Amino acid sequence: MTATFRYSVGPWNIHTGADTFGPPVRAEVPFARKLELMKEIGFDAIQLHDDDAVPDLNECDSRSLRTKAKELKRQLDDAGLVPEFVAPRLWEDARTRDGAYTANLKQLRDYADERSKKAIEVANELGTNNIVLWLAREGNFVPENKSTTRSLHYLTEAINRMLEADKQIRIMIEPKPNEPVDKSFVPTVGHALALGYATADPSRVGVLIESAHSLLAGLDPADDMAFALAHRKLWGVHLNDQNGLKFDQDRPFGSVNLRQAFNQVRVLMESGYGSGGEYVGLDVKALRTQSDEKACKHLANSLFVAERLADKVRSLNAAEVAARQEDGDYEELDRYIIDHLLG
Ligand code: XLS
Ligand code: MG
Repeated sequence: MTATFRYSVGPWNIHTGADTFGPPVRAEVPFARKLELMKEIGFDAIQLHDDDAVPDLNECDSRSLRTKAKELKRQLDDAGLVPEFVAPRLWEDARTRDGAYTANLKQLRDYADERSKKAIEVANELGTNNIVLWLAREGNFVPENKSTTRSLHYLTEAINRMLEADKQIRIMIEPKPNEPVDKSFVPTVGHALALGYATADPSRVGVLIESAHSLLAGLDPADDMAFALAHRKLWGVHLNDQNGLKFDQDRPFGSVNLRQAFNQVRVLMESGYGSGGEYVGLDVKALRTQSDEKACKHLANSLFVAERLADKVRSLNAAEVAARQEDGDYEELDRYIIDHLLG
């Protein structure tokens, strides 16, 4: 278990501090500067929404979109960052207010298809086969406003069309139980895996698990990761933390529950996560209180904690754990783990 992780992060993780209740409190960091900061802090790869890559994507025809994506690829090469995935941002445009793939109106679902194909084109030019689908608005506000069964068919068909449009791409479904919707159609890793198995090519559909999203579903992120790993479907993670069942906080990794964080690192390392080229991604937000100069500490701190916990996994006495599993003295096992983490 000596594997060292390679880390990724998205440009949205360096941000102005705006939230639902207040406007920006920090200056926008130019994209080129974000790339430098990411590299300096220790990231190897960048996560991108389609419009992080090509901001005016909706207005671009295929040719200009590809030219712009090519320019970005050069910029990333120069910065020494690999693109990990492209995710169609299907929750900001007015046309996605009723969901994207599951919108009740056909012309809105057509927009979602068109936008997904653009995300695939961006991915092609950047040289990544990974498409992440966070199904932000695919859910209900009023229990009767959509048929859940029909919505699941819409989602399956939309993924099938993407798989058909490009024979190389792999889809990573990122489940989340709520927010911005009240109840998501794909709330947990189990739902995401089941959706993947229902598609035309399950071998090209996996999952990306975000710690906070598991916690919001009342589940343990390490168990969720282990479940997907057992299916060989964990193709991405978004490490972060979350204090209880409230809005998605995107707290730095390990900042709320160190033992849960330790167990996430442990299951990843025990399974050899990363050996197939997978990145350990972060999805964390800086506190609104941070000054402009100190607005990247949440990134550095998350990497620091992940690396410290990786050391704790390496120095874990496996024989001790195995002996307690054997003799059933789980109180002693509990004490040993806590002592190990404190030590
Ligand atoms: C939001 C999601 C988003 C995805 C990528 O909660 O985590 O950031 O990771 O679209
Ligand atoms: Mg995420």
